Parts: sequence; structure tokens; C-alpha cells
Amino acid sequence: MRSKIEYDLDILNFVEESLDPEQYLIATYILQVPEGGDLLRSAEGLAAEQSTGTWTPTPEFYLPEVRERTAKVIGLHEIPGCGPGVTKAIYRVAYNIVNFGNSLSMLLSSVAGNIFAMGESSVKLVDIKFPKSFVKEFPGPKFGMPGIRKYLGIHDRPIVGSIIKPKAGLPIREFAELCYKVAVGGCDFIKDDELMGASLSYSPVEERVIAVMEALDKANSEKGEKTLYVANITDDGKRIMEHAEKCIEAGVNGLMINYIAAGFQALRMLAEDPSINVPILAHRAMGGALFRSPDHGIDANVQAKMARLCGADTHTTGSIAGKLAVRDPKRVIELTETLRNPFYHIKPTMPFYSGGVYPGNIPLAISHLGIDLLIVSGGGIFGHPEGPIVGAKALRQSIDASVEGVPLEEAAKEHVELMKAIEKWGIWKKPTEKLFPF
Ligand code: CAP
Ligand code: MG
Repeated sequence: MRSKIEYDLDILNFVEESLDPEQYLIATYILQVPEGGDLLRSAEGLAAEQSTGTWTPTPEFYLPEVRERTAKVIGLHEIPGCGPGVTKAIYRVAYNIVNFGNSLSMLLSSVAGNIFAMGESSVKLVDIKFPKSFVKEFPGPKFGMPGIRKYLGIHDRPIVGSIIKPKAGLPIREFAELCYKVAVGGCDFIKDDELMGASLSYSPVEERVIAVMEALDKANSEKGEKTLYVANITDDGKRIMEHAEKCIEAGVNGLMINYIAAGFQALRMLAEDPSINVPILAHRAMGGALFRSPDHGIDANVQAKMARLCGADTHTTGSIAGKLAVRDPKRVIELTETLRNPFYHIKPTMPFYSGGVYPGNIPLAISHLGIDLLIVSGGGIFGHPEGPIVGAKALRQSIDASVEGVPLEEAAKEHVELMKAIEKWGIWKKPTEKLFPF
């Protein structure tokens, strides 16, 4: 009688070099097993579940063609010092890309599928290394950072943006009037808030676009600069594409989509359609649910990398000093660099830095992230004591001073708009300095 083999040694491969790098995508997770759990057994079981197997072996699981498509564990590095009863490991799995076709939805169903709900394990997907052979099917952003900079003619400073506040509720005329004000105040970029939807009875996006573009024409001729307006076309199913086409017909020069809520493939559909000839802002909205837990879910970087693959021309990053509790510079640096560093043929996505941004916390953004950013503020413009025109001026003054390395206290002596903003909200010296009240 042959002796029983404890583990599936075909799945527990441990030699990345034994696999064709063009045939396998490599996902890295942090895996935590329940107290008394067996790391090897979990690693092997999860890899099987995410590719060709299930909780118990079935006869055909061992056929050579099925084995070839079974994921392989190529790393399982236990993390020391996790405390009594806690077993965690960095867990690396190679997935044969033949299992996904050219579908990101199928890729996600595999690398981020049942694995999140298995037994009592916690799993956090922290990285995906995509082979070139898989990425070549994705055109990526049509414009990206270079296209947005070229359209606006801005190359040597961050792009200044505004989110119209109140978030939602404003009738079209008043909304367009606010767009005009922030544009003449110096904003290069304006966006609907994620909650300013496409099918609102009081503000259908197609009608909003007509009013806003008219207001921006006026603002542009007064300031002698261009303004990009991204209209929120988030909706259900094929209405997304209908809104996109109608907004473009109405003269919009940008679009935005809450892509976690609408689906990665909605972003990809827009970006890959040749008739969508304007840049797309990918807004996370629901993203926090996926990436905020340190132990479970999908890391923000993975999410952003996939959005870049799907064609996001610009993508929200949160802020180092702001309200969205990402105030750890490391996380924002990681996310920003994931968006803009070389990634095969995929253009860099412009990082959209926002969330509690106002003049007093701009120097921290620029000193940590450089100038290749879209810096965007809602409350930090509309909450200015003298209104949005002055609020936009103050934001731009803060950005200009920060690029030149002039301390805000000094710049405020020259610019009363900036001074008033600083009097109201102060200046942040380090990322952890303040907490928002929630
Ligand atoms: C910011 C914002 C943005 C988030 C994006 C908001 O407003 O409009 O949507 O910054 O978040 O609604 O919170 P304020 P994320 O400037 O008034 O804070 O990075 O999570 O996609
Ligand atoms: Mg918003």
C-alpha cells in the first residue's frame, strides 16, 4: 500500500521560476488562519477553491488538464510577532490566466472570489502582478495624465480642481452658477460630487451639462484659461452609455463614474469605446468598504491598478491630511505611485487628491507627492468665508506658494484670500496633526 500524502504537493509549488511568467498572474495576500489552524492546509485549500477545486477532492480534479489550470502556492511566509494564537502569513498564489479569458470580472471572481468567505480565515488581497500577455488586451486610459495636462495646457504645477458643494440637491441654474464662480476663481477642473447623479429628476445630467458648459464658456473667456468639467454619469446598466453619449453630444469635456458601485467593467466599457473621446474620472465612493480593514478585503492599490487597466484617466486617492482617514502618507504615496508609474503600455493615470483638502493642508500634499496631481477641494472652497470665487483663489494661491516652496504664512501676507482661509482653518504641519470630527 502506498503511503498517504498529507498535502497536495502539486499545488504547494514554492518555485515561482518553475512557472511560465507570461502564463501566470501572481496575487499576494495576507492570510490569517483561525487559532489552531494549519497554514499549509489553508493555503492549499484556498488555491484549489479559487481555481479548479472545492473543499474536498473530486476524481477529475486530478486530470492533467485540470491540474494545469489549478492555482499554485508559490510563497507562504509566516509573519512573526503577531501575538498569541494569531497566525498570519504573506501568501502568494500563481493563477493560470487561461482561467480568466480577457475578462476582469472573471479575474476578480477568481482572485477575489470565494476566498473572502471561506471558513474563519481572513484574507486581504494586497497586490496583483499582471503578466504582459494579459495586459496587452487592455488599451488603458485614452488620455491619462499627459492627455489631461495637454488639454488644459498645464505642465508645471498641479491641476486645481473643485467638487461642487452642496453634494446634491442644487437646481441646475444654481449649480452652473457655482461652476462659473470656481472657474473664474482659478479652478482648472470641476466635478460633480459622487452623489450628484445622472438621473436626478431635478438635475438630469444631460441638461446639467448644457448649463455648466455655457457657464464655463463665459468663465473661460474671462480668465483666459480652459476648464474641464466631468459630469457624473453613474447609473444602472446601459443607461451609463446613454448618458455618456448624450453628455458628449451636449459638449461635455469629461465624464465621471462611481466605478465600484457601477462595476469595473462599466469603466472599461466607457474607456474602450471610441466614441467616448473625453477623459474619465474613476471615483471610488464605495471603495472604503473594500480596503479599509487591515485584515480582509481588497487593498486600495490593487483596486487602483485595476481601474488604471480599465482606462481611468484620473482616479481618487484620498488625502494625507484630510477627512477620509487615509492620513498615513505611506498609503497615499503607494496609491499615487501605483497610478502614475510605468505599467507596460498603460498610460499614467492622474492622481486625484481629495477629501478634506483646503489651503492649509496643501503644502503637505505637495511635499509628499510632488506636482503631478490634480488637487481638488469641495468644502475647502465653498466653505471659505468670502464665498467660492475667493475660495478658489485661495486654493490656487496655496498651490502656487507650495510649488515654489514659499511658506503659507509668508504667502498669506501677499494674498488676502489665502490669509482669510488660514484664519478660518489654520495650517497643518504634519499629517497626523488634526482629526476630523467623525
Ligand atoms: C471630497 C469629496 C470626494 C472624496 C473622494 C467627498 O469633498 O467630494 O468625493 O474626496 O473620495 O464627497 O468626500 P471635500 P475617495 O473636499 O468637501 O472633502 O478618495 O474615497 O474616492
Ligand atoms: Mg465627493
